[in-house]
Amino acid sequence: MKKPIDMRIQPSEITPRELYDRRHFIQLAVGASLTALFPVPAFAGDAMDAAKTSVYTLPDEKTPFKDITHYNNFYEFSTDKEGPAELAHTLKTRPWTVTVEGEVHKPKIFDIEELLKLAAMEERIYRLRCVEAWSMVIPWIGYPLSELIKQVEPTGNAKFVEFTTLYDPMQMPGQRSSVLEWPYVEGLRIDEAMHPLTLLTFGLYGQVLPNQNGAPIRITVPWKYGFKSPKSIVKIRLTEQQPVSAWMKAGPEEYGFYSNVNPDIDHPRWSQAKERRVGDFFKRPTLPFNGYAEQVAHLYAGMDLKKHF
Ligand SMILES: Nc1nc2c(c(=O)[nH]1)N[C@H]1C(S)=C(S)[C@@H](COP(=O)(O)O)O[C@H]1N2
Ligand SMILES: [Mo]
Repeated sequence: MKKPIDMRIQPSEITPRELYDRRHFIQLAVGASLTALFPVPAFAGDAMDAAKTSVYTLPDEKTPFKDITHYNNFYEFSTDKEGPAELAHTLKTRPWTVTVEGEVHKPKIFDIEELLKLAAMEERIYRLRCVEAWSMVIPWIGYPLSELIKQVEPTGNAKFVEFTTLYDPMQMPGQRSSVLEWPYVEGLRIDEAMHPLTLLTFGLYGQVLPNQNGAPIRITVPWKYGFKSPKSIVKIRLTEQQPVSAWMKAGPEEYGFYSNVNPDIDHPRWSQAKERRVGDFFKRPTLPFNGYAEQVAHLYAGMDLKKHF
């Protein structure tokens, strides 16, 4: 972090707990999230309640819970934005394990309950910029992915990190269609994965992740297009070679490995100069690295970002 000061929360933005809980209750009462009503172990809820506001939080106005949980990209369930909220109840989030392997001295299969306790949970309000030129502001709950990677002790050959989503067409009906090559795979360079902004994510808006947002565990990388943030992951593999993501396989000319948010590099089929914040009428300019340039631009010093798009 070069200048975390810029991202510090504005005191006026802190929502009093009582008000927050009341609002949250009302949202549940109107049926905003049916999946959230399904039981998860009490400990997961406690871990979400214990989350402290992070210095990496932004002062942007949050996108409403209803939009965050009903306008989703989760092709394992549907390619419609409204589909995952309707269909993701078939995902079974317990029992759940995440295998961490590859170029590490201590490979390990972590149980989700263990992962919930591994490091202190933080609430972080991040921008999410989808490659389709819309954006949201989401209060995630999690802790830095680096906390988990440190546990397995990467070898000197670990240059990249590959993430794999659950593969189970019985639970994920979208996997019966060949819109992508399943399972969904994404990857980061090791320094990107170890960056303090890269969040191992377990919740949003004060509760465990709704299934449609990638329960029970996903990655969030706020300076990259949304597809670089894989949902419902079961495997993290440290590698020497650059991973090939599902999107690179689907369209290598359209989806690069880096996919840093960049208003100057258009997608072959549309401009990336502007974006529409979900709920807004007018578009706004897209920011380099989604507004996180001060924190991450140094990771790409000397790289031709037109070539490494
Ligand atoms: N496994 C998986 N992860 C995924 C996707 C997906 O289809 N499958 N979609 C990605 C895309 S394109 C975006 S924009 C974000 C959306 O996250 P959200 O629905 O929680 O806002 O998830 C990303 N992670
Ligand atoms: Mo996206």
